[in-house]
Order: sequence, then structure tokens, then C-alpha cells
Amino acid sequence: MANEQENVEALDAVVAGAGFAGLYALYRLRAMGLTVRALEAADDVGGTWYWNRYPGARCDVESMAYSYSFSPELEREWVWTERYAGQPEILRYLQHVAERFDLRPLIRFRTRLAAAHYDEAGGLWRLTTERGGRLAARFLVMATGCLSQPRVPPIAELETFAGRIYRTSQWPHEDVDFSGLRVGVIGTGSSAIQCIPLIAAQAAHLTVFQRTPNFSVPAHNAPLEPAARRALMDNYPPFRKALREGFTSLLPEETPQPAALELAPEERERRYRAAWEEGGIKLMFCISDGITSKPANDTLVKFMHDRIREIVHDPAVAERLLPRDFPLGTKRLCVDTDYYATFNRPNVTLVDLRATPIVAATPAGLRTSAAEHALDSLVFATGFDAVTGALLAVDIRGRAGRRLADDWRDGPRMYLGLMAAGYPNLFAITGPGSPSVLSNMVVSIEQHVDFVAELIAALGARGARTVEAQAAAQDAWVAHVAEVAQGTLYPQANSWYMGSNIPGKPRVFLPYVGGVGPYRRKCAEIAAAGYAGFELHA
Ligand code: NA7
Repeated sequence: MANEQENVEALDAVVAGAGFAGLYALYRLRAMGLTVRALEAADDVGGTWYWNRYPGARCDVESMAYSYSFSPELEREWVWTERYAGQPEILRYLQHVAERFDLRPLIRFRTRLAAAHYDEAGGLWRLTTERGGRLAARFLVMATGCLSQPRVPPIAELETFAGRIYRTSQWPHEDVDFSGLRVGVIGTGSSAIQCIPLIAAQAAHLTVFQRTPNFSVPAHNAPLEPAARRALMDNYPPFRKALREGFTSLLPEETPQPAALELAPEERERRYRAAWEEGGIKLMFCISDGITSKPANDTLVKFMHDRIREIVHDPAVAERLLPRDFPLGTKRLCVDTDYYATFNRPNVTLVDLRATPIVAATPAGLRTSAAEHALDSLVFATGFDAVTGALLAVDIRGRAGRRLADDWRDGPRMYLGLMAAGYPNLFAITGPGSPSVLSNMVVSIEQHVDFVAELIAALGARGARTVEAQAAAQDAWVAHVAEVAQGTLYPQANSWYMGSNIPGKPRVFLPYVGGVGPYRRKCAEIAAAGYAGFELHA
């Protein structure tokens, strides 16, 4: 490794992050003969699945689909045990991948990328880690995750609270035992909905502090049936193909569905029931227009309200749990085990923060405008600065010292969610304006990493040293992403998809909702057209 300056490690490529995206990027770039290292803040691989180890943490995409497809050997040898894999199993999988493909020696653990400044004269990214380490690399791959920058809202006088504070996004490695304790959970997003039933079963008392009620469907999680699992393991390619080419990448079968209002009410009800009984997010996809037509969506909302009222015994509690101010699916549909039923337990209290907001913490608990809630432990399940948060947490400066944070003041701007004009050789894996969080992340990660690897290879083949997005292509893509979103109900919700959960964040729809298969085909066409919209320079 040639050191061009003292104490600066010079590499062909640096990958930020060692989760699903970072591990595969390392694998691909090393196979191309590049010198490559990953910088990882944690002390192990896993990314999202390293940090989010709260009780009940589980993927809401089925395990057989939420796995890499790049290695047939890996596909044949890794045996998923449950329909939906829990966090420990996914973390073991990623540890296995790191070991099996000998990726660990390429990863600097406990090393967080702090700054990335483009050196135009040298055609290099000059990188600084949080502890002052310095590296230089031609290519920088941001594999920093879409839900990796936690957000914990300020609570007045929190420092006075005498109990223990936990965050679902940074859960301790040792077992946390809530037996005999009074626990509070703030938030009712996916993380909260997964951990609330388990905490309630263990704690003496659980108080759930809810600001916005959420929709959740049952997972009906279960051990995988060995014969069916084996049949799929022996014949993965068509399954993978269907995921890659379909609209959602979440479900292998995507047969055309009827519009909700074309169905007789009884038939609609039968479909919704069947989806509910099957479990998972199928409910969203058993009609064609759930996310584009408000009247269609209203029928899903009514179905969900009926289920919540059916499950929750106390009518007053059920009413407080009914989501009313956003269409179903415009905030991520949660997948749970016994979430609503947990509110039937005598040791669970639901506090409606809209009616009675938190005023301050006290040594003994939390005080709302109505009461003081005595707590021994407080759990924040309050979400993330999604999609752009982890990118902007790094001080990224491109040509002429321009700052990414300035360029994105009114919202992120990337061509295909992959590259930004003015930032040569900087790639985002599942960046803003790509299907990312609306898709099966592993499918989208593999597609982006493959695209980047092939683009780097194309540079070499053409004798070019840098690639960057053209401003006009980027503008057109950003406009297209916004236009497609406007054709859906998504902008009607104050969701993290819209950046609305972060005070001051521009209200922009972050992912691309045009479909995973169509997006992939668009990327392939662009590559086949000599990387249209990208500039390649010698
Ligand atoms: P989410 O889905 O963003 O949920 C965060 C929750 O925290 C949500 O219910 C918020 O209510 C609540 N929240 C946030 N700030 C506050 C304050 N200040 N006071 C009270 N409640 C608050 O994050 P998750 O970690 O659950 O899930 C993220 C994704 O990870 C999930 O979609 C899966 O894809 C995996 P709000 O709705 O903003 O009123």
C-alpha cells in the first residue's frame, strides 16, 4: 500500500459501514482487485442488526427473502429457522458471511468516518475518522444505512430521572431484566410495537407513551416447515428473480389485484381477512390501489379499526389505539406479535400524549400534563433521522469545497439515489431517491453494489478516473421521484419517509416509489447506454 503522505493510508476504495451493504461492497470491490477497507463504528459487523437488539427485534420481510443472493453456496448452507428472522439470527448470518468470505481483515472496527473531503488535484477522497485517523481513496462507498442515525427527542429535566434509560436503537449487549420493574416506553413505531409485548410480559408494569397510534398487522411468525424450506433452498434462482423484477421485492408472487372499490364489500372483506390470517404486509398488496386511492385506503383503515376494536377489550383504550390521521401504509405498516392484545393486560397502561403531553422527567418517572407516571426504567423507541441522516452525519465536501449538507438544505439531490453532482466517485448504497426503505433492503443493496462495481469496472475499461452525476440528469431524477410520490397517498402522512419526524428537516419524500423492478430496469438501461446521465472523466 503506497503511502503518499505520512500517516495517510492510501486505498482504491473505502466503504463506510459493515452491515448488509458494506459487507457485500467489500466482497465485490475486493474481487475486482481493488484495495478496499471498511470503516465501522461498532465493534462487530451487522449495521442495523448490530445496534437494534431490543427484545422482539425482528425483520418484517420473510427470512428466505431477506438474505443475500450473490453466493449459491451461501444460499445452500444457511438454514433460516423462522418465517421472520429475529435480530440474533440475522446478526449470526452477517457474522457468518463476514467469516465465510474472509471479510473481517478488511474492516476497521470502532472506527467512525467523520469527514470526507474531495481533493480535486489528486482525484481522491481524503477521509478523517472520529479518532483522527486519515485515509485517502479514489472511491468512497457510503454503506451507512437508511435507519442508522437514531433520534431521541429532548425531554425537559431528563437528567434528573433516577432510573435507567434505554434506546431501542442502542440496546445493551447484556441481558436486560425488567422483572419487577415499572417500565415506560416512548413511541409506537415498529421498534416499540415489537418490544412492547415482551416488556409487558416481564415487567411489573408497562406504561406506553403514545403520540400517534399506528397500524400493525400480525406476523403469524412460526418455525419454517423443513420440506418447504429445503425445496426453496434447492431452487432459489426463480424466487430471487421474482423478487428482483417485481414491484415490491418483498413478496415473490405479485399477481395483479383488483381495485378495492370494484369488489363487492363481502369480497373485499374476505380478501382482507385472508391477508390478515396469512399475516405480514400482504394486506397492503391484496388490492391494486391501496396506496394511490384514498377511498380504497379508507376500506383498509376501516378493516383495521374493526380488528383493533375486536382485539382490545376496553373500548376507551381501543379508541385511543385507532390510527386516524394518515392513510394505512403511508407510515410503515408494522408487523407484530400480540401488540394490540398487550393492552388487555392488567399491567399495561396507554398514555395518549396528544391529550396529555409529557411536561418533564422527574427523579421518579415522567410527568405529563395530567399525571406523574412512576417508572424504574424508560425506553426510547423514537425512531431515526431516516435515509439522509447517516450521510449528513459525515462532513462531506465535494468539488470546490461544496458541502453536501448545503446542497441538500432543501432536500436530498441524487441521481438514481446513487451519486450526487459535484461529488465524484462518491456512491451511496440505497441513497435518497432509490427504492431503499420501500423495498427489501437486501435486494436493493445487491442491485446498487452491483451497479457501482460495474460502473467502476467501466471506468477502468475506458481509461477514466472519475465518474459523477450530471446536474441535469440529477434534477430530472429528483423531479421524477417527487412526481411519482405525488401520485400516491404517501405525502399525506407526517412520516419519516417524508422527513417529518425530524424538526427542521425538509419535507421531501425520501425513497423512490416507482417500483423495484422498474427502477432496476431503468438503471440497466442507463448502464447499457454508456451510463447516460453520468460524466466519466480521464
Ligand atoms: P418510528 O417508526 O419512527 O417510530 C418512532 C415512534 O416514536 C413514533 O411512534 C413517534 O411518534 C414516536 N416519537 C418520536 N418522537 C416523539 C416524541 N418527542 N414524543 C413522543 N413520541 C415520539 O421508529 P422505529 O424505530 O419504531 O421504526 C423505524 C423503522 O425501523 C421501522 O419503520 C422499520 O422499518 C424498522 P409519531 O408517529 O412521530 O407521532
